[in-house]
Amino acid sequence: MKTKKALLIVDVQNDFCPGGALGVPEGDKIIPKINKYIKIFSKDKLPIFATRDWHPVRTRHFKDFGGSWPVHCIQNTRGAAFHPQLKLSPDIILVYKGIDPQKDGYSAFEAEDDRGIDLVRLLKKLGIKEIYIGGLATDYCVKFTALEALKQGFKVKILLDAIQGVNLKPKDSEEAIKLILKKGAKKITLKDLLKKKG
Ligand code: VGL
Ligand code: ZN
Repeated sequence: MKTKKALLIVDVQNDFCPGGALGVPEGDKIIPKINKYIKIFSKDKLPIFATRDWHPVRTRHFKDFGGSWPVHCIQNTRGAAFHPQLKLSPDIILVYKGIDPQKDGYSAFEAEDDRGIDLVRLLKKLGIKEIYIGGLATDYCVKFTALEALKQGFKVKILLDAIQGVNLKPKDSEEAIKLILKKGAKKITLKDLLKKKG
């Protein structure tokens, strides 16, 4: 049997796009690519997950409370909404991360759905063995999500044309990708994927 795949779209939210509270430079440029991946996975009837960074007003993640970041992605605000250009199909499974006020919650493996079921359980229930990961930001959530996925025994494909980084230090994203690949993930682009499908 073919390995069952899922697409995991990480944090494509207003606050992580230009103009947002924690805008990733050119973060919105990846959205048309992500929409294409969504179309392919939808057509193949493969599950698609989308995470949202979903913080309470007070969290140790924010500078004001000892963390690293300006206030962003507060639950139920416009900043936490998906970017309007993202074309989510109705069957997408939504998971929320960064809810715990004591933790940064970078990894999507700390995310859960609206019934409190965590990502690993959702993936296992669907028999997923391989995860295609894209979204924001390469050097934080994408990185920690990919590393955790590998640790949990999933195969990982990193969508090189559908990720973008914060780069607090200029090489952060480059180094994140290197590390993910070193730990066993494979890279892929839309072109590769379409070629493979023939
Ligand atoms: C993230 C910075 C702050 C991320 C979340 O999900 O990549 N980055 N909060
Ligand atoms: Zn955050």
